[in-house]
Amino acid sequence: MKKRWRVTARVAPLLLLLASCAKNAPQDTLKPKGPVARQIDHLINPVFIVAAVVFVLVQFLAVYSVIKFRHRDDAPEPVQVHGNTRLEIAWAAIPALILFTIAIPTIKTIFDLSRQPKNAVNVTVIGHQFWWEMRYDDYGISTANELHIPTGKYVDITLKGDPTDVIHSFWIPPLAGKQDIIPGRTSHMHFEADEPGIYLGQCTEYCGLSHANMRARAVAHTPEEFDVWVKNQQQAAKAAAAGTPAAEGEALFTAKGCAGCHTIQGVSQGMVGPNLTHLMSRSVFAGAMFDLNAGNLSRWLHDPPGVKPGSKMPNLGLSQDEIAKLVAYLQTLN
Ligand code: HEC
Ligand SMILES: [Cu+2]
Repeated sequence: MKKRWRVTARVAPLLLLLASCAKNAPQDTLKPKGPVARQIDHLINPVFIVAAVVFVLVQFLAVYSVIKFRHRDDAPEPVQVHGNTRLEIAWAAIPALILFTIAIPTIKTIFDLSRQPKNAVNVTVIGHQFWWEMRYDDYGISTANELHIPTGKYVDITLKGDPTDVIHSFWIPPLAGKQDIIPGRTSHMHFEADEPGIYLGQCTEYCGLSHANMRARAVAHTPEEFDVWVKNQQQAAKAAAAGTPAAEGEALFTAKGCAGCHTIQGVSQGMVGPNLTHLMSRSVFAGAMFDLNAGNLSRWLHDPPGVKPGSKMPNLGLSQDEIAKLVAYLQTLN
């Protein structure tokens, strides 16, 4: 029995270590994919080395002392060094020196990162329970959960907290550090992506039942593709062809009260939920929790808080037939 415990005590930490070996870890902060994340990574590495040396040294001294000075019946009391001036000065001065050395690159990085970039694409990101609103006021467009950005250009993000909401924190690990979103306040961050691609992120401040479902993603395009994306987002929604299930869905959109909460440019001006004008141009929805397809949309409309606990979109008690028509309509919103 005793032996088994000893084996467990040795194997358990090793197993824990394996957790750091994931091959596909899209939210790995240690694999920077842009200049801001890289700058932070360049700070993490030296600080980590210093911390690791201190850790090993302190642990070694602690374990050494515990063994060397352990109680023995026949041993005399060890030499008492309490109040030794030279030792006291040494262990106050050495940590102070280490902290000072770490402070120099840290402060430099903080100042570098807070410098506002020039010629940036401006985006306002608003944190809601439990989804992200992304507004591009310069282009007059609004989307949700997917932050579309061009490569090779800084994105200057204004983070705004809805005064009636709770604290959230915006984090796309491969591109930048975390930044809190405080109700009623505005903060800033900026970053740039080296390559086109999808960079996964996450709300990183506990905000309620669906905090874990409040994901986000940055979608980086080449500058040409980004322009195409912007042009498409600026179009108003086309009316559904008369006589189709989609047209019936469009009528239901107003009749069932969807219009009061959602904007569809040319149809409605609701401001409570995400702008749906170009819903189908996204690949995920509801806080980037679900892949965007007809099956997931009908599951969503059937009972939003049922599939996403705490969601602020209510269960509207829609029939299967109404859901089918609404989904047919939503699918025209590209
Ligand atoms: C009381 C306001 C309200 C009403 C009414 C409402 N919604 Fe929503 N809707 C929301 C909110 C808030 C969200 C975001 C929920 C989340 O992600 O947790 C949302 C999310 C959505 C989404 C996902 C959008 C995305 O990109 O994440 C779709 C699609 C949607 N609603 C369609 C509808 C339809 C269709 C109706 C009418 C049958 C409707 N909504 C009625 C508030 C509302
Ligand atoms: Cu959260």
